[in-house]
Amino acid sequence: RRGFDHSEIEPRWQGEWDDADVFHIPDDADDPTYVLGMFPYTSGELHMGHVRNYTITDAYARFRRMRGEHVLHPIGWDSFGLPAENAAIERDTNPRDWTLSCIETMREQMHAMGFGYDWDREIATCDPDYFRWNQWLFERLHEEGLVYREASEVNWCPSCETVLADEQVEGDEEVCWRCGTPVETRELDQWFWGITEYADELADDLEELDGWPDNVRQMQENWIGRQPGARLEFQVSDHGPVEVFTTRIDTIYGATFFALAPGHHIAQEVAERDDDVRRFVEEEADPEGDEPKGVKTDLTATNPATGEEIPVYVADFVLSDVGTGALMGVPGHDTRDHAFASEYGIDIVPVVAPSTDEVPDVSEAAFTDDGVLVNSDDYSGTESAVARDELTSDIESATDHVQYRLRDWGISRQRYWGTPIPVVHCEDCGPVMVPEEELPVELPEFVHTTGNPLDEATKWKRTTCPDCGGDAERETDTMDTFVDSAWYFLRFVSPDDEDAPFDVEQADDWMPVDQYVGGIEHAVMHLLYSRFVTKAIADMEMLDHREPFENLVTQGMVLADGEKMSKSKGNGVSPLAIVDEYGADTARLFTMQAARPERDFDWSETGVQSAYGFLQRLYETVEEFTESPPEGERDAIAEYVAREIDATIVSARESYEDLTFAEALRETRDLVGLLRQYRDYTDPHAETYERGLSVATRLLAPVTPHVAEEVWSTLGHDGFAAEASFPTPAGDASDADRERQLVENTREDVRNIVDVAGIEDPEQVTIVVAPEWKHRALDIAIESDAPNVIGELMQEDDIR
Ligand code: ANZ
Ligand code: ZN
Repeated sequence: RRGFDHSEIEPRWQGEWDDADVFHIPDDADDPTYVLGMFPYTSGELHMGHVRNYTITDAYARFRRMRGEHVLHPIGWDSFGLPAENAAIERDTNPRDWTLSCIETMREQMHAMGFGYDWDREIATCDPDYFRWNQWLFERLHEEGLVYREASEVNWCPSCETVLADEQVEGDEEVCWRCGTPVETRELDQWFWGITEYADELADDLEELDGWPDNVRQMQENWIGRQPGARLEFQVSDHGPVEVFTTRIDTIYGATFFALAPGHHIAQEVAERDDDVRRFVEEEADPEGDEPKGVKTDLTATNPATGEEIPVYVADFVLSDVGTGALMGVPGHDTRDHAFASEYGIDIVPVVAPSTDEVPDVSEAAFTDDGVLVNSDDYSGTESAVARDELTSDIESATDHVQYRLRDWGISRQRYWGTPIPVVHCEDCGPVMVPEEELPVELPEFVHTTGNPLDEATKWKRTTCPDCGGDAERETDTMDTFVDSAWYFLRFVSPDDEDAPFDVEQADDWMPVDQYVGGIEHAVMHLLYSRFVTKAIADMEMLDHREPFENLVTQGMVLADGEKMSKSKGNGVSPLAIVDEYGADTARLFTMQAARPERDFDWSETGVQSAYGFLQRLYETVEEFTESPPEGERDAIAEYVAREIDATIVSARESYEDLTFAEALRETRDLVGLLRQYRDYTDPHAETYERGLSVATRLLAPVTPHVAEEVWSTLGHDGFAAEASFPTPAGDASDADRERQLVENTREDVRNIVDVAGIEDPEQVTIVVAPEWKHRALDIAIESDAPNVIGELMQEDDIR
C-alpha cells in the first residue's frame, strides 16, 4: 500500500525549515504579529495539554505568516520552582541539572511536533542572564516605591524548623508534607510588590480588553473586588474612636451592634481580662464556619447617627485583613448580620424599604436591596444612593472610601530554586539593595536539607554592606516564580540584550502580544501580575503600552473518558506515543478538529485514526493526480467545483481568523471529499482539480505542516508550503462581492437541477445524489429556499 511514512517525512521537513530559518524573525522586522503560548513549566515531558496549547499558537502563527505578515512566535521555559527541588532530592541530583535535562527533552519533543518557533529567541527563567532582570525589576520597582517589606504569616513546621510553601501543607489537618507534624503559622518579614497601587487601573482597563473572554475579565474583576463605600468612626467605651468600613452607610440607623475581628487589637486587649472572650479568640472562632459565631464584650459603641449605645461583639465573620477589621452590624439589611443577630438576640430594625409605604418584614430575612430610607429621622424618604452621599458628608468622621479585595503581592519564598532577592541585610543600615553593577546575585550550590538551602549557604550569605562596607548577610528568600512569568513576553523582543531587560524601541513596536493562548488556570494570577508589571514598566517610561495581551484564548482540557488527563490519574495518553505511531501531524490534526479551542474534549483513538486516514487519503489523491493527470472539460461540474473551492477558502480563512480551527478543517476535509468524488464521477478538468488540491494543501498547512510540505512539493511547487501565500478566491471581485456571487450561483445550481430534470411537482421527486454530495446538495437547497428539495433530502437520510 502506498502512502507517506511520517517517521521519514516529519524529521526531514523539520530539518529543512531549520536550515532555511523559516521561523526566524529579524530584529529589524517591522511590527510583527506576536503570537504566544504561555510558556511551559519544565516538568520533564510534554503532555497533551501542551500539545493542544502549542498547536493552537503554531497553527495561528503559520496562518498569519501565510497571510504575508512578519510573525514573532517564540518559546521559553518557566524553569524555577519547588517541583524541581523535590525532583532533585528524589533523584539525588540538583535542581539546575534536573531542570536543564527537562528543557533538553522538552525542546526535542517540541521540535518533533513541528512547532515553528524562532529558537534564536529561546529563554529560560533559571538562566542568570534572565533572572538578573527580575532583580533589576525588583530594584526599579523599589525606587518607584512599589516594593516594601512587612511582617506576614507563613506556614511553619515546628519539627523540621522550616517554612513551608502552601503546596507543602497537606490535607484538611494541614500537616507537614515531610513529617506529618501539624503546621503552625509564624510571622516573618516578607517582601511585597504594590499591585494595589494599580487596582483601579487594573479594574478599569478590563473594559477595553474586548479581545479577552468575558469569564476571564469577570474573574479578574472579582479578584480585584472594588467596593465603593465609606469609612467612619464609632466611639467605643474605654477605647475612643474605632473605624469601620461600610458599603451601606444608608443603613446606619439600623446598626444595632458593633463587631470586631478576633485579631483586632481591642479584641486582643479585652481577651486579656475576659475569659469568655479569650476562649473565643483563641479556640472557638472559626472564620470558615457556616454559622457566624461571636462573643459579647462588656464594651459599648455609640451609633453616630442615632446616638444610641449598641453592644460590642467579637465575631469570627469579621476578618482582620478586610477593611478596618471592625464593622457596624445591620441585621435588617445584611444577611450575615441577620444570622448573627438572630443567634444572639440582637435587635433587628428595618431602615430601608422598597417604597415609603411598604416597610419590609425583616424578622425572618434581611432586605438587602437599595430602596427608600425609613425609621431614619430626617433621612426618611430619601433614596439609598442619595442618602449615602448625604450621610457621608453629614457624619463628621465619615469619608468616601473605596475598598479592594486585592492584596499586595507577597513575592518572598523561603525556597532555593528561584531568583535570589537582591538585598543584603546590614546591622547598621538595615536592608540594602545590591548595586546594579553587581547583578545578578547568583544561587549558591544546592544542598539537601529540610529547610531553605540558602539559609545553610554560610559562605554565600556572608557579604559586606554596599552602603557602609560593614559585615552584612544576604537575603535568603527567593522570588515567587510568578515574577518570572510577569514580563517574559518582553524579553522575547531582545532576548540577548545585556544592557537592558528588553529593547525599549523594539518593544514599543512589537508589543503588545497580538494573540496569547494558555490555560484558564492562569486567568487570575499570571495574567493580573503581567498586567500590573506592564503598567509599572510603562510608568517607568520604558514602554508605550499599558496592556500586554491584546487577544486571549484560554484553551480547554483534553479529557480521557470525561476526566482530566493527568499523570496522577494514570489516564494520560502520551503525545510521544501518538507521534511515534501516527506522526505529529495526526496528533495536531486530531486535537485541532476535535473542538473549538476553549472547549474540553475527549481523547479518542478512532478520532486519531480518522485524522491519520484522512492525511493518507490526501497524499494518495495527490500522488494519483501527478501520476496520471486528468484531461476533462471545463464543464458545468468543473464550474461548480471551482465555486466550492472559493467558498471553502472564504470560510476557512474566516475560521482561521477566529481561531475556530475545527470549522476550517471540516470545510477542508469536505473539499478534499468533493475533489475525490469529482474524480470518481468523471474525468476532471485538470486545472480546476489541481487548484482544488493546491488550495486544500495550503488550508491544511497551518495544522498539518509536514504532510502539507510533502504534498506541496509533489504538486511541483518550489519553496515551502509554510511560506506559500494563504489561498484567495480565484475571482478578482472583492470578498463581499465574491460571497454574494457564491450564493447567487448556488441558487442557479438548484434551478438547473430542477430544470434539467424537468420537475413539475418537486414533491413527487427524490433527488438521488452520491453520499459525499448530499450535504452539499442540502446546502444548495437551503441557500435557495427550496423547501421541497430539502424535505426530500431530509427524508432520504439523517443528513447531519
Ligand atoms: C453595614 C452594612 C449594611 C453592610 C448592609 C453591608 C450591607 P460586602 O458585604 O461583600 O459588600 N465588612 C466590613 N468590614 C468587614 C470585615 N473586616 N470583615 C467582614 N465584613 C466586613 O462587603 C462590604 C461589607 O462588609 C461592609 O458593608 C460591612 O458590612 C462588611 F445592609 O456595613 B456593611
Ligand atoms: Zn551597612
